[in-house]
Amino acid sequence: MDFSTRNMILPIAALACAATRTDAQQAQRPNILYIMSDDHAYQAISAYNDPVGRLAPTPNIDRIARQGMRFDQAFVENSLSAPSRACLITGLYSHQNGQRQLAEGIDTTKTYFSELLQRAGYQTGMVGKWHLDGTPKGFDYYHILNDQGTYYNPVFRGQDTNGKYIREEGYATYLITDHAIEFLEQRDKDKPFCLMVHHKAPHRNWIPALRHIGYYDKVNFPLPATFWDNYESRGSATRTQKMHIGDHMEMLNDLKVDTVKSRPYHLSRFVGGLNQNQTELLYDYFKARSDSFNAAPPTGHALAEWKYQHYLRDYLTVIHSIDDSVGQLLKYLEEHGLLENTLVVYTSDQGFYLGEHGWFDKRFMYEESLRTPLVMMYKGHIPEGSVCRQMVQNIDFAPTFLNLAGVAQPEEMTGRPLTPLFAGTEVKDWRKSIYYHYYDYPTWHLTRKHDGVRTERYKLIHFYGKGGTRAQQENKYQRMPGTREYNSFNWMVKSGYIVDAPDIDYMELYDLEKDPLELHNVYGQKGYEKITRQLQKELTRYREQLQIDEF
Ligand code: SGN
Ligand code: CA
Repeated sequence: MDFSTRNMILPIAALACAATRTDAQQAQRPNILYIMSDDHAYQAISAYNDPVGRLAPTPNIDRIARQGMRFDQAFVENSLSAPSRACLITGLYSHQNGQRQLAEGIDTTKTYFSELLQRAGYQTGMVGKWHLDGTPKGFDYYHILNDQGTYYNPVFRGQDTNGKYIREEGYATYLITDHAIEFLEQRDKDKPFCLMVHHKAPHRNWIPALRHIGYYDKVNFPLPATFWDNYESRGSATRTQKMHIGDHMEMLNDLKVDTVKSRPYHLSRFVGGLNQNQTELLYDYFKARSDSFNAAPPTGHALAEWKYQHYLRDYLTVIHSIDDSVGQLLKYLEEHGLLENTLVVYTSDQGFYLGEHGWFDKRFMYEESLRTPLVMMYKGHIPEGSVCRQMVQNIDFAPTFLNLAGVAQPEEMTGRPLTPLFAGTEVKDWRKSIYYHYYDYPTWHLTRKHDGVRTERYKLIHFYGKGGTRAQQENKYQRMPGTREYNSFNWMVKSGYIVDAPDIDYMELYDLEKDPLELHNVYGQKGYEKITRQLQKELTRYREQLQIDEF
């Protein structure tokens, strides 16, 4: 593979700019290694010191935090994969980049930061889960999964596959790592690089690597304090969702237990495309789990707890391989003298519920999915072991990378560079609030539309929109025959997944200092009038300034 000379036809202006840059400036421009997993909860990273992370250590990810900075207030703007990736690549909010929902698409005419880096002389690579429409723009090398990808023997496409997806044998996390290292090996070493490594894991349905099967089987994970949340004091959205471990986590697809005893146990009911060796090892492991469950099936609360334990064991085993992969990449940088001049980022496309409020999945503006893990190291520029408590958002990555590369941020790019925070001291004129907006209803998990603001201490959320099938009227793509949204909507109606729900328009307010677990909605309660007015004003300011057209 030789990608160093591909896509190198630079516009004249960029060439002129590159030519005027002195050698010293060129040398100073850091490499960027951006590693992003899919659905990795900060609770499952030991550097964050949560009970789950402490029982399932991630030493390699922790090393980035230890030799760099841990961000404790890193948020997404729209807690869902493709929307989050669109924020990342454009530095724009969802309504500005076009990707409000999962299935229908980013406005591909928008500038991707990768195009600007490439023009400025960076060698750019994108490996793994792309999950956006079209071909990755601005990448000298890309090697991407189809859609969500699969854990075993996934298909990839790249510049060298003629637009076709080609199956590769192995486990997604390690294949992605191998391709990342291939990029590093074969890059043009006279140029700085920006490499994006996007893992499929630990996305649902959490199939472990052969080498790690059963890794956490002897560990019992503590239930989160909010596991039995009954949503008292909250609006209907918390009750009409379909992401409850007890009620909605699937025995077969998610937990690999076949409760239909009349048929033979078959892996293909929850994982496909395995070779013989993979089949044998996974079969023995999951069949034993299924048999043991069926021998004495728990019910009620005990069933929910059984599901939680097995969900966490699978999820964390899958993360164990991710941590391994991070270790491999750090080792490569170290052995090639690249750690000195590389910004290394580890993050996730959003957070995830590990049983908080009884849930799995994400989407809601409540902390565990709004917040995403973020650690960064950049030797000599970020103090070791530092912690940043200022509010950052995924629209800030593009401006940060441009800033480090010495490229001017396009005026229309909304995020702001994180570089001033690298010093590790409080930046006074930093943002004091963030705006969030989730649009993807009615679809998987039936999370209602909402937008809101979060400040250091408070969170105001506005839930809105028509319920059940009536919501199709408000969903541009679901109304459009031929789109994926239209087709999946009709399938969900036919299968009975979409159930009727009320039209809604209500607010919730949380005082995160008094109620960090977000169990007590205090909207409308005595004593909160003033802060409610202030937050409402802030929300209105965002909506006006950003020209939000639905809420
Ligand atoms: C799939 C999952 C959902 C998940 C979405 C979005 N179902 O539809 O649980 O919310 O992806 O995830 S699955 O049974 O197919 O795994 S995202 O990370 O891409 O946003
Ligand atoms: Ca995701």
